[in-house]
Amino acid sequence: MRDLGVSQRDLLVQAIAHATGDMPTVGSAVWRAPLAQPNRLHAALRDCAGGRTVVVTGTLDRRLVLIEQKPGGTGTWTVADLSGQPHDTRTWPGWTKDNLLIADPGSWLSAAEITAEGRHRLARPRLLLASLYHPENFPLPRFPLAISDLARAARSTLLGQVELLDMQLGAELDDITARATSGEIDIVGISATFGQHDLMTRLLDELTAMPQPPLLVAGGSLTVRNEKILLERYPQLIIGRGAGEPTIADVLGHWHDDMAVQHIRGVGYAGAARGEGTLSIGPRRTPVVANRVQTDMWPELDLLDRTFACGGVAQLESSRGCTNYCSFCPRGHKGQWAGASPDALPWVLREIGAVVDRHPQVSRTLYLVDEEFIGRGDDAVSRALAVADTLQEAGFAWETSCRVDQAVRLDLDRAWHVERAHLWRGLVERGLRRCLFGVESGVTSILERFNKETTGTQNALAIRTLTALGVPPRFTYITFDQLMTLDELRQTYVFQGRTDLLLRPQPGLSVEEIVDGVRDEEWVAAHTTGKPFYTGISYMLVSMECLINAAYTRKAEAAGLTGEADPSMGRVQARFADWRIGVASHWAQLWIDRNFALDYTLKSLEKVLDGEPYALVRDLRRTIKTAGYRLLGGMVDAAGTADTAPERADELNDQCAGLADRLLAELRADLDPALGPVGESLPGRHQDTLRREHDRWSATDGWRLINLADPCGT
Ligand code: B12
Ligand code: SF4
Repeated sequence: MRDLGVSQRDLLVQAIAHATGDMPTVGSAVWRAPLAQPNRLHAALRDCAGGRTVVVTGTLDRRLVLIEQKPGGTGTWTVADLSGQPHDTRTWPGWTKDNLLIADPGSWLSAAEITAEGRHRLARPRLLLASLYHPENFPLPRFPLAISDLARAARSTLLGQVELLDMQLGAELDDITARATSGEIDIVGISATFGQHDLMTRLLDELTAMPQPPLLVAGGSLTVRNEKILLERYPQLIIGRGAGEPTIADVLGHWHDDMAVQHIRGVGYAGAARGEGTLSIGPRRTPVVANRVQTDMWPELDLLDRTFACGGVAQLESSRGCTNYCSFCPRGHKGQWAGASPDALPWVLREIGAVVDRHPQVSRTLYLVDEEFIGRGDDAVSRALAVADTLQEAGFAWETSCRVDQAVRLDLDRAWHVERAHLWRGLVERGLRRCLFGVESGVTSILERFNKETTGTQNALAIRTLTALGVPPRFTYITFDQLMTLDELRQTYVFQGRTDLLLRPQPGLSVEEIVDGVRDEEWVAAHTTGKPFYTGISYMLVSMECLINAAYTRKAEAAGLTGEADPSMGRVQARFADWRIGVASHWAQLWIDRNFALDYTLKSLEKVLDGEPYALVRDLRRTIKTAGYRLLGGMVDAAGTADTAPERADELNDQCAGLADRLLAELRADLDPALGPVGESLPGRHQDTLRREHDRWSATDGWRLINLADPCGT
């Protein structure tokens, strides 16, 4: 349980005394109630408020407590800002102007008159935010940022009450349904990402069957891909089409009839009247708020404690959106790059740190899930360093993602590269534990098709530079794409096997020596690790996902390669222009799926481990990768010698099957004995997770597609 900072607890106790005339008793839960969990704080306050109505609202940094001074009365309230800042420094939402009259706005603690309308607005709507999840797919949880960000935006309106349920953290779909249909919920906000469409429709089927369903809003990466399908099936649904903070704030106002649906920011809707369910006047859209306008991207932390208790990891964003438009990455939803101002970071990190402190077994590492950590603009370098400084000062190691053109640009001069090399070294010195780079290919013709705005040479130089600078990298790579030629696949295989890319970190050399060295083959030969590039690829052998509305998908469509939409993954099924590559891609996917859960478990363990156990787990993942690379090589050879007539596809298929069977048997022989010592070096519950996943992996028979991949590599 979170211990309130002394001053904040003092403020809380003073507020109680101000309202009730009494201090809470020694045993009162108020002394221990976690400020980060307003619903528990509310329960604790109610217990000691002697029948008075209590409201806990506002965001974590400006939590607002309101307590009636006389039970059951309609008169005066005590209003306390637990940040200790005077009430008149708050940006009060418009509705409070005539409904919440603070007697002493210059203080953090004041009496106030609240109108009946004001009391109604503080109490309603009751918003349930729910995150969907398939535990069998991703065994270890991540802090649910999306609904936590939405909770902050909702609480900043001071309207109603917010509760959160996340299926990663023990809630079942039935629990969400039960709560949403309990009659105690006015709005249900559902967040869904890839693979969760089935859960979404099961939940919405139940909710829309209610005689008077709550107001229903859905958002998240997958939901946006499936906007059309969802609106056709559930015409009363409101879809959040971008960052959901302004949307959810508006939805709360909409519930109070402050605004019509067509004024809610960033939504798609079919136009059915609320409660009627079926009457549609056609799909409509309102503009999404740009990332540069929506710079408050901080979460409420209600679920952080539980995330750690469930063995999960902390996540945060320091920027939103991206500087590029890769053809396979639809941008409408995540938008263009904008950075949060580092000013707000210290308090968020302090709060996160306070929760981490209660879980000594958790590695103090923060995952910045930015799409592009550095971004653009004249202050990009200083901003990135400021963010890193703040993270380090708060005692966190951290990981993030970035484009390779933040390290190497073929159009820019040596001075730029030297400055960037300093930046990267500076970031590592400030606790950057790992950074993911979406290389996606080493073959320039493929990169052009992907609109990556990078080249093979640039990628090679960037990989060398970053590794020599000691940036612990992870690379993502799309091995197969529907429009590729066999020659491109061969070049891909060669690039992934290159041993002149992953260099040894050179802490003793100046950044100038490194910038020059990586361009000199002799220097490279003297400084390489000798390890093939694929050992640095996060997930090998992945194929292009033709996401709905992506430019690449349109190219594949134009080539006559696309088929049915697959709402579960927000993608369109697509064939390969060269059927031989299609067969190889199919077997690569079977290979990934067979090994996914075990590899994902190892990857997740890497995130929560340090030292020797971390190194052991990395070794295991390397063994899995080598087997994958051998499979790729074998398939490229087989495809090259295959009869090109499509009716001979079965022969190539059988060859790939034989190869995969053989390599899997060898992988088992390598992993089974190695997993024992790794397991022993792990803390108990991680041991159990690993044993469970290893048993499951060993017991699996046959090759099956399970629709899983993770080239976003996070
Ligand atoms: C963590 C993560 C994962 C994890 C998810 C695990 C988990 N338990 O959650 C893993 C690693 C498994 C993963 C996998 C994939 N991912 Co991923 N992932 C991410 C990542 C890095 C962070 C997600 C996050 O927390 N974001 C922060 C929150 C705040 O953003 P958000 O979820 O989008 O929520 C906001 C809005 O969507 C909206 N919203 C969300 N829910 C709701 C609900 C309501 C009611 C409303 C109104 C609004 C709303 O408001 C939120 C706040 O602004 C994002 C990158 C990113 N920065 O978003 C990529 C990202 C979402 N992934 C992406 C992709 C493509 C994938 C894969 C499909 C890759 C692949 N081809 O295989 C796979 C899917 C695999 C599978 N089988 O499911 C893409 C999506 C591309 C796009 N433009 O749509 C992203 C954007 C990365 C990228 N740029 O390529 N991913
Ligand atoms: S794939 Fe990565 S680099 Fe490309 S647009 Fe998407 S987030 Fe940006």
